[in-house]
Amino acid sequence: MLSEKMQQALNQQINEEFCSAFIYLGMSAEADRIGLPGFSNWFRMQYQEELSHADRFFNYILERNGSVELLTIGKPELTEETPLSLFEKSLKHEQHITVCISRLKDLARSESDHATDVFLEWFVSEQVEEEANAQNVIDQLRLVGDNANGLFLIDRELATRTATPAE
Ligand code: OFO
Repeated sequence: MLSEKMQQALNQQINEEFCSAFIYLGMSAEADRIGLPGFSNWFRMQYQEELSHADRFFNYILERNGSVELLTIGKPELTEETPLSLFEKSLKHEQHITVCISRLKDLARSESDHATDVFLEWFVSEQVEEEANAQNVIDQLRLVGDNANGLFLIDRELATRTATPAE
């Protein structure tokens, strides 16, 4: 059985994941506005992955016979973004989520909640990948600078991304 504190923290994480999804959906719209369909696709796929992260926490709470509480999702702060600023925001956001997951893990350990500790392992690895994905695109964007051909090539590459939802 989940402790009250653990349950509350996991519910908070469901909210974080939905907020992530909402941010990426906003980024997808913003990229489309700029005229970069590949970037827009990449963020849209990320949106779907975030929904699957929320699902994973949701299912876990129910599996442990806990109570799910759905919290308010705020408006994403996105205005006049550039391809680089979008990915910089993405990286910053993922670093925030990494801290959230680490705090959850610390809590599970302090409560000797081994099941939750193991459950969170997947997210620890996922965060390494998510931060690396954003950093890779930032590196490419910095490399091409103002070169339109370079941006076009990155956009073509990002157009090929498909979603790999968490199981
Ligand atoms: Fe972006 O990994 Fe979930 O939030």
